[in-house]
Amino acid sequence: MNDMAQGNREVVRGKVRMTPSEALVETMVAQGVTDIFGIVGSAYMDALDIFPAAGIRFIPVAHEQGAVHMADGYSRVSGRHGVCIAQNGPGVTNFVTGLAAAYWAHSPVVAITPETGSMTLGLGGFQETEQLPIFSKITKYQGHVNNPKRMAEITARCFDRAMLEMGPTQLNIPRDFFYGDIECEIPKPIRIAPGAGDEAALAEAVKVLSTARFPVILSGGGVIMSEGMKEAIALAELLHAPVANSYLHNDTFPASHPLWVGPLGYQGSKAAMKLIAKADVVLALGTRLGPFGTLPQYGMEYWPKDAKIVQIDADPKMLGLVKPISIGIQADARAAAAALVSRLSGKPLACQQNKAERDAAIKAEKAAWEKELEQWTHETDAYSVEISKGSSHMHPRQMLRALERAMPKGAMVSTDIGNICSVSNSYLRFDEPRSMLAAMSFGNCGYAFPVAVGAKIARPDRPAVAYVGDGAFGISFNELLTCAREKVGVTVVVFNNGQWGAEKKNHVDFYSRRYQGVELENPSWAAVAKAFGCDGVVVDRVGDVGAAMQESVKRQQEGRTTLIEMMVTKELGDPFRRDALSKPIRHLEKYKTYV
Ligand SMILES: Cc1ncc(C[n+]2csc(CCOP(=O)(O)OP(=O)(O)O)c2C)c(N)n1
Ligand SMILES: [Mg+2]
Repeated sequence: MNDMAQGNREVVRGKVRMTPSEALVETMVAQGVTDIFGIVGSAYMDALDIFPAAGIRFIPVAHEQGAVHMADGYSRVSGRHGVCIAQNGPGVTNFVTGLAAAYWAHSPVVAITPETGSMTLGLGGFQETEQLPIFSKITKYQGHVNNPKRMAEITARCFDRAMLEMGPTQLNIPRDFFYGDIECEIPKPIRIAPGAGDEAALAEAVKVLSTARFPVILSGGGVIMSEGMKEAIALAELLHAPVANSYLHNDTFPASHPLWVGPLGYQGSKAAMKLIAKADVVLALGTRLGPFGTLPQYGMEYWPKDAKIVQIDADPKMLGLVKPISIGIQADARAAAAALVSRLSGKPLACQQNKAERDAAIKAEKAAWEKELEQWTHETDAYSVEISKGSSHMHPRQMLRALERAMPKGAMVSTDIGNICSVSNSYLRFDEPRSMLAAMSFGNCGYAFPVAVGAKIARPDRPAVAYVGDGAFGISFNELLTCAREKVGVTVVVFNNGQWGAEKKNHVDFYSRRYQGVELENPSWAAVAKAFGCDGVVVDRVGDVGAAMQESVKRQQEGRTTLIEMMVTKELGDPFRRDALSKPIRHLEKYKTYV
């Protein structure tokens, strides 16, 4: 670990002679960078050398994909840039999946990608590939340093744009451009506030909301990014409107608030779905209304097709993109919510007249869903019943409920892609923003563990917990190395069901249980953790879940990572995408039985 105490965070002022490496590092200091994830490489060693003097900690990781995920988790809980760096060529191509994930999580990650030297570019030398086309579709902006004199300018632009557009950017630097003499000034960061939105559109929204009889708020990721929770609460209370979380954003409204009704989408809250189905006006606050977020669930088509939809998003391209809307407002969610509160306050509101009725509906739906969840101790489809009969392992739902109950206050929870992680959506409730770090629309297995590590590095004062399937852990367990070496304490909960369950569910539902490549032969993941220098425990009884969680959280404070290996049955919850598969049809004779 670098000694941060030696770092000097004062940024040089005025036009000064320096090297491009110094310009890069000073610009990052000006942008507030204190941590960079990566694997060491000769390409950027000249800049790396002065990180400690600038008060920048370099966090060496096991795989560059892990570095991007860590930067992603870091940015999601801190609201600051997450930064990663790698060797040109193979180090940089290892960034691809991580950056695609960060792109769809709207994380301001800056990927610094040194490239082959400018004088050999195109000759097919060592570690050479075209590094801009690879990332063109998964970054908001690509800065290429085409002359060493522009190092500070282009670096600053990459950092500014990541915040402005809320997504990853790439800073591509030919490796010989770190050296030499330049004269330049370090640019000040540019931060643009998107504001509360167009006056006329706000006035329209006020008209629609003040006549609404059953308004429902859908609180999205924009509420977190704009730090707008307080304003969202004020708006909800003024309208006395139930608030649903958008899919995988369960931390966008406090679960302890009486108006909170839970998340929409896959394995979400039936209360949220039933209430939004009744809405005559939906205020979609800081959400792009992504295509997966409102898919039918539990056999319910709940999206209110006849309701007026008022959508607020900082990115105007998202307005009306997926769902038809009545009013679109390009705005910061916090500023727009505050503007609506001030314009609606003191006005006669139709929804005040039936407040008691709506209140009763909210309470009844929430209680019904709670009761159903409480009784839903295991899956009841034929496959699940058959496979879990006689198993001594835990039912996933009971284990998830026990985890929910044991969750420490202020926890940051990352979730992976998999059947049990998806079911956990019903059991993840938060009171604080920047707490839920799900793998978002990119949906890559292997996301959650490194993201929790990055989150912990940004917020060592908060407990960090990763939920990971046993298959996905096989993709990401190498970062146990980083935890042990860097003394980062997180809790990794690995759901050991011995299968790539989410995909197996498709074999069960659509392919007459013709299993291929879905069975796992796991090592003892707890023993693997110990071999890496972390702690590992195996839990096979629901009654032991809480103590294991509490114990692991204590060890986080000592910088120790604990893997809790949960032994669970092979039962499987509802699949994610019934819409995307259909029963097989075969025309050729040799495949006839494959139906
Ligand atoms: C990188 C990547 N590879 C493959 C997939 C396809 N996939 C989606 S879910 C899943 C199974 C996850 O299994 P596991 O992590 O064991 O969790 P479980 O479903 O068993 O709870 C797979 C292979 C993916 N989403 N990402
Ligand atoms: Mg599994």
